[in-house]
Formats: sequence, structure tokens, C-alpha cells
Amino acid sequence: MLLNDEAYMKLALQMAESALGQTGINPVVGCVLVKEGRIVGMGAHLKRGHGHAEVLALQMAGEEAKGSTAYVTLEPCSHYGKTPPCSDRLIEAGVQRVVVATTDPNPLVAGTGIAKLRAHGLDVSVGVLGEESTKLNEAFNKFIVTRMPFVTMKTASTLDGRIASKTGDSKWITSPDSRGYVHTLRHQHQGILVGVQTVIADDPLLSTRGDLPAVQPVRIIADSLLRVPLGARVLTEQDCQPTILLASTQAPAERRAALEARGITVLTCGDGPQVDLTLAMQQLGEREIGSILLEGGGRLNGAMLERRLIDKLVLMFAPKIIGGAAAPVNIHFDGFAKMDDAITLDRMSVEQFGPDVCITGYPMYK
Ligand code: AOF
Ligand code: ZN
Repeated sequence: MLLNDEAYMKLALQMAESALGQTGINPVVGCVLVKEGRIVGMGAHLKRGHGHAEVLALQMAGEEAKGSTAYVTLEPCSHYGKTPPCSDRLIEAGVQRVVVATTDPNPLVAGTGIAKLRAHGLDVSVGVLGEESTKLNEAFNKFIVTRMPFVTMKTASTLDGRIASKTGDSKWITSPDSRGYVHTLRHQHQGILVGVQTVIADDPLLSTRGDLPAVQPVRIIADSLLRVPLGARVLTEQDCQPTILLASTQAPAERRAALEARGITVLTCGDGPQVDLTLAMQQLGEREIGSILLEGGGRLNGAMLERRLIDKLVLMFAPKIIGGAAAPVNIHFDGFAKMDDAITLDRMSVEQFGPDVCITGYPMYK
């Protein structure tokens, strides 16, 4: 490892990244303490309510923290949350220099942690690998400011955008490698959202089933009229996470009562024939679901995109062409009249999983 600021920050970022998916609405944060060319402490925030990265690193360093440099992927906090302020702890421990990747957008912090450190004479540098840290906490960055969940839309389709054949056959479109990545994505989001039609058609379990155990997301179904079959696996197999249904006031009251009697949460999202998706996202945000993986079907994907509720797209394409005017597509909505009106992707990247291509990008709404 090169002995410079970026190398130590990279180490702190790696620790933070490894905790993605297990901190709930909290950010992932890593901290490395270095003194006279030796690493004397390391820490990562692993769970909401548990120790912050800096505190854990300081505990490891003990007396050696005095005179050290702290590399932290997020501005040390300055507020009393579930834990006391990290900036105070760094000051008390006698840390001399603090290198921060990025400021904390939490309105309770937002620069005050850095200001406090400087006011106490610590030398603070900000912006080392800042972009990397911001990307790692993209969900936290949105949620902490807007209280709306960060939504990633994931689709798996043929090259011609079909998510099933004209007869409804969909097993399987993408390769095991791609499906493995999807389980990682599920682990990294607090909730997983599908439309009721997907539940009726596929009876999915909506859990993470990768090679290793993982954190299970809350299962959310957009089901305006509460048509979900009572025998559906998302309702009967409750050993993963709870299931939340998003319904409208038009859903039959007795159906709702039957579901609630089984311990299923039903959120009322508007009075229309279809769920008010913006209201639904607000309500999920109020329940501290800060990140959601949207997994279809095509109509729900389209409706979420039209309402500008999608923050990120992960589009997987298998090298297959199935055709069929009746075959459902990955993103289904009325569409725009002009090419100029199209939603374009920002910061696009392309990866390959087995034979499949995976395009990731951020929609730019006009
Ligand atoms: C840090 N280091 O490791 C983390 C920080 O409820 P609490 O006490 O856990 O506080 C959560 C807030 O603290 C969170 O919204 C974010 O602003 C900051 N997270 N700060 O200095 C850490 N996890
Ligand atoms: Zn803190």
C-alpha cells in the first residue's frame, strides 16, 4: 500500500462498503487511525444504534490515538443521536489531523462536525475520495434530506426488452451470475417492491438467496385492490421479513381485515383505482425504509418512472431475442412524443455477468 492519504481513505472506504445493506437508514462509514506511519485503529459503523466508525477505531487505538491522523469516509458527527458526537471523541482523544472524504448531508450535522474540529485546532482536510464516498451513501444522502426512499429499478430482460415470452414464460431470462448479483442488490436495500401482478404470475418469495446468508429486505407489494392470493408465498412464508401491502381506499374492507388479521401491514395510499405511488413512497419513508429495490413488473416500473420516483436504474439484458407484440416489456408506460423528451441516463456504466450485460445509470428527468 502506498503511504498517502488516498490509500488510507481507500481502506476506510472498503470497510464502509462491506457494511452496505446492514446499517438501515444510517450511512456506511469507515475510519482508519494512523500514527507515525502505522495503522493504530480501524472501525466501521455496522448497525444503526451501534458504535460509529470513529468511536470503534478510537477504542482499538487506545492511548495511541493521541497525535494520530484519522481518515473518515464521512464528516464526524456533531449531534447527540443514538450515540454521542464523534467530533468530541476525536478532540478528547487528542487526534491531530482529520482527513474527511465528504461532508454529512444530515441537516443535524452538515458541516458543523468539521467546524468543531477546526475550532479545536485540529487540521482538517476534506474531499479525499469524496466522490467514492458520496456514491456509497447515495441512498442515505437522499433519504436524510427528503425522507423519501432511494429507489433502484432493476429489470432483467431479453435484448428486445421482454421480461417474458408471449405465453408468459420467464424462467429464466438472465444467467445464474446475474441472479446472484440481484441477491446482493436485495441485501443492499431495505425494501423490495413488486406489483401484485408479479406476485400472481410468479409467486416469488422476494428474499435474498445468494451463496451466503444475507440481510432480508422488507417485502412490499403495490396491490391497489388487495388482489394478492392469501396463499401467496410472500404472505405465508414469514420467516424472512414482514410484508407490507400498498392499497387504495377502493380495496374491499373485509379483504383488508383478513390480511391484517394475519399480521400483514396494509398502507392506504390514496382513493384512486390505483395506488398513489408518491404517497406510498412518503409512507414508506415515514416507516424508515430509506432504500427500495423495485423489481417490476413493467407497468409498475413505468408508473414509478413517470412519477420521477426512480433514482437509479440497473438494467440487465440477456443475449436473447424473444419478440411478440403481447410479450411484456421491462418498462411500460405511455411514452413521450419526441425523442428530445426521452429520459436519459447520467453516469452510465456497463458490466457483464456471465453472458448478460448490466447497464447502471441515473435517470435525468426533464
Ligand atoms: C459518524 N460516524 O460512523 C456514522 C455517522 O443515530 P445515530 O447516533 O447513529 O446517528 C446517525 C447519524 O449520524 C446519521 O444520520 C449520520 O448523520 C451520522 N452517521 N456519523 O460520525 C459514523 N454512522
Ligand atoms: Zn458519529
